[in-house]
Amino acid sequence: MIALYSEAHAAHAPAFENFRGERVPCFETPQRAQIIRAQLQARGHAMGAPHVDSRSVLAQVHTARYLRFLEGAWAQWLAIDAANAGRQPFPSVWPVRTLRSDVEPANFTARLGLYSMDNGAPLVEGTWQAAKAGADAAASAAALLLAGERSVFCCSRPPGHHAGADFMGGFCFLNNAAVAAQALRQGGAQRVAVLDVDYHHGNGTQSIFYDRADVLFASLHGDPRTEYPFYLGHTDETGEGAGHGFNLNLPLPAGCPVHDWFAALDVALSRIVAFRADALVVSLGLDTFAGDPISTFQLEAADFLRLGQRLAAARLPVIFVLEGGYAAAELGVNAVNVLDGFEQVCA
Ligand code: SP5
Ligand code: ZN
Repeated sequence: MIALYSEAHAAHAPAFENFRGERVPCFETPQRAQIIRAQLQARGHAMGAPHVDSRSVLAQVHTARYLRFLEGAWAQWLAIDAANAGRQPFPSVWPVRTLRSDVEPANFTARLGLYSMDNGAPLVEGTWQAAKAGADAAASAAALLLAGERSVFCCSRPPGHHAGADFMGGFCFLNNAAVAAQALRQGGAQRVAVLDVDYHHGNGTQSIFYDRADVLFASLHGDPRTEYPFYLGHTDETGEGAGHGFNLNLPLPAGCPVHDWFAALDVALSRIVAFRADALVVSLGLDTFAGDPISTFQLEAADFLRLGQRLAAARLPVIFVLEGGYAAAELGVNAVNVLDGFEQVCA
């Protein structure tokens, strides 16, 4: 399997995030992608670099004003005060119900709030560069699939599935899975399925495709009544307008047994097969691992091999996009187990 990797991810390395009123080291680190790359190389996978500029696809997935803000955010942060170079901006005010989000404020912090769902996406000087390289990898993976490749893995970060059309959040800035799906549609795939197996519901991806019948979104995740992102991911979210019936949420209780997780995976895969997808994008979060520091599912290394095998049974071309997974030491084995499980069945 071809794995796409760009060193640009390392430019996004926030010093800290906020947790329960304290500054804590960021869970989402450059080390994550480096550990996976090392495991890919150790197991003989071919490495490539992103070769497609995602900008035109990004403009179909995100709003123009959000992209403009994100690309210019660091320069604007510095323009307020040169000393901001050593500080991380966080939002402190948000346009929730009854407040207007149609008028873009001039104030930087107000705009940061407008374009954020939470204060959990730490922004640094290299954020745009890293996120853009991840989107370029997603667009490149789509090009490879359309040229006949059976599967491609985007070893990119920061992750993307919490990012909506016009907001960041949950470590995510640009929605790489949505870019991959949209690029596949653009390139001629009639129906694309996105399967999100990250521990957290992919609220951004769901919202981007919610009114569309050409992209099916299916997700297995911790029940939003207790798990992040809390405000989306329930079973009654089935799509709207033309998209009605093309959104499938399978929330599972925190701490649920591995057997239940695989039963839900079967339900999602059956729906994807019935949809007659031409291609599959997998939002590959590895935070379902039993040892993950911020999640509660119970998957072990061997389960990730099984996941890859189960995915291959759908007999579809697949783009794997890295999402979450914070047990850094085990992340390489777990991620590459999915890819190797997939290839075992394809071979
Ligand atoms: C891409 C992705 O996986 N994003 C996840 C963002 C989660 N942010 C909120 C995390 C809250 C964790 N609280 C559990 C603390 C356990 N000590
Ligand atoms: Zn996650």
